[in-house]
Amino acid sequence: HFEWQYLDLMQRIRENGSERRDRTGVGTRSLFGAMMRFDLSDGRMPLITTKRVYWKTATREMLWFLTGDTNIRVLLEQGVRIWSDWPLAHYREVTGLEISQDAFERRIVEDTAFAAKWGDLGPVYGKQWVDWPSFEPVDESSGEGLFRRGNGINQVAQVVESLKNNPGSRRHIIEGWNVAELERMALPPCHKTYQFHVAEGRLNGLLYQRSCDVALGLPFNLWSAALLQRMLAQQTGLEPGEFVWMGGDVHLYLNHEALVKEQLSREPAGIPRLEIKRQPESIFDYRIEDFEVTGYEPKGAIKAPIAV
Ligand code: DHF
Ligand code: TMP
Repeated sequence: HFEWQYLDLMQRIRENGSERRDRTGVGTRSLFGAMMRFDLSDGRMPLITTKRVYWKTATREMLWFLTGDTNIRVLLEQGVRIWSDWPLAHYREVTGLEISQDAFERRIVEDTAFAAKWGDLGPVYGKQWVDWPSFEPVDESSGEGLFRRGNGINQVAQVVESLKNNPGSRRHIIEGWNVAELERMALPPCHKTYQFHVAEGRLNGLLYQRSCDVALGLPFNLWSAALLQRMLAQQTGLEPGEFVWMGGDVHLYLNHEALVKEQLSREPAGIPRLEIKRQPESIFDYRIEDFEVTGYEPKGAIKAPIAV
């Protein structure tokens, strides 16, 4: 079963990870460098079964990335709360106010000006993916200086084009790590580099994740990366091939021990499959109703606190 790779990784970190302090102050056990490989043929998806994973939430997040939006408002309007903690922490820190998460989220949804001021994560994933800032030389006589802001670069659209027109390329890359803008991001990208590869009519994908919260983040990241690969395959007329995941600092937070212990006592079961029920016009036209998962019979959800 594909999921043993995930459970093995969890167990390895639990047993051999070095204990270290981390940015959040929670503390982790961590290994450096890991790889997993998943076969995406016949609709198969790396959807973790030893706990319930909210794949629709992860899908809504992916569709939100593809719109280029970086404000959590649209997520909250759909009941997706996974990004609220960071703007909330920022708001509390700047204003000194003790607002609850519920009240903060409600205000983001109801008050446009408040959302614009406090709901934005900065130029994170979506912005870099579809609107990476570019600069173009300016005509010397214009007096504007040497360069001006050009149209943003849509890396996702470019990858669709390169997969269609130049499948043998080794440059099918979507990059989130815009060094010049890292400081303005609520969090620098974790799932930072995607690369795609065409061989024998199949689309292979690779995600390099620099930092990985194995218990909470990784189940979402595996689903989302495979989902992006499936959408790209559909748009380019290729069969889904293999999905390769690579992690840098791969860790378990010390306060996730109860989750880890429970999950390692469970066994994977079933082969989750994704059906995409329609072929949208472009990679930017998918809707949540287009996705249907079958064969997913997860064990129960396991709650754990997220390190902010
Ligand atoms: N910070 C940390 N420390 N770990 C992360 O995984 C993480 N992920 C981020 C942003 N910052 C992060 C974005 N992705 C959840 C899952 C993914 C995610 C953020 C949050 C999460 O809370 N998952 C819970 C609840 C899911 C739900 O309620 O829909 C889970 O049990 O999977
Ligand atoms: P860092 O920026 O200090 O590495 O902290 C980011 C934390 O969030 C780290 O625990 C990794 C985790 N994370 C994921 O695992 N997946 C994600 O998609 C995101 C956004 C974060």
